Amino acid sequence: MADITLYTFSTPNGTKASIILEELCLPYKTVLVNIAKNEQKQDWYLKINPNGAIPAILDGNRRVFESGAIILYLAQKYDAEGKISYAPGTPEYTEQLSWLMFHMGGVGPMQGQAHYFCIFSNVKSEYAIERYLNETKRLYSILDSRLKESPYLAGDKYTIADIANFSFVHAASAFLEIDISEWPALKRWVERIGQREAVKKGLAVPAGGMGPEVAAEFLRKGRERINAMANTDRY
Ligand SMILES: N[C@@H](CCC(=O)N[C@@H](CS)C(=O)NCC(=O)O)C(=O)O
Repeated sequence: MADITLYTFSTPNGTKASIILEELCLPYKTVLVNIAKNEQKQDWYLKINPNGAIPAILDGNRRVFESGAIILYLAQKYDAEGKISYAPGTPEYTEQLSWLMFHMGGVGPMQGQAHYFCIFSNVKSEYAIERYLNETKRLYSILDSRLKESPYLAGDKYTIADIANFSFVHAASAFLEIDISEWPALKRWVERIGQREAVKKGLAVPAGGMGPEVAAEFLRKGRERINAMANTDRY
């Protein structure tokens, strides 16, 4: 029997984990770690995630941190039926792993830096903004090409590779004002995934976190603050 606690906040890294828990119909408790108040750096939490970031889970006494590790752990332990994952040793598993790592090493960190420089930074670097926005868009065009030839990233089935990438692409409009109509197959895929009940529930976790309207306003103010600054790049 699962005894899972999810430590999270209303962000795209957090919703990867909550969507997977919802898709697998696993019972879990949620602890809100407010990163706007720096709670992720408190000693008690660093014992669960030494990297001081959300998400993390405790499954009984077992800690799992880094969203990619959480995703693979949950799939391996709780998705024996293959509801949202392919089994190790199959060709589809390798494709799933490739698109999952494309997210973990590409979309996640690049778009994460775009979020940072467009919304949260204390200085304005036009160079960094352009670099990370362009890189995010380049990665989206690769997702779009793949989704023109395949309904889901790993093949015919919706999997953990889709969930990981979806959480960030879904956030692109609110965080970065990116209009994904530029990539039609990507747009159709986001809309299709967004209609799943488990995805709607996962996106609303944690309860008491920022709802979509409050978040949109918070993010808009952050972008406005950076836009109003003078560029501080030095060449
Ligand atoms: N590589 C990590 C990234 C986690 C991450 O950056 N989480 C953000 C929220 S989306 C966070 O906690 N930021 C606060 C901080 O790093 O201090 C993962 O995939 O879990």
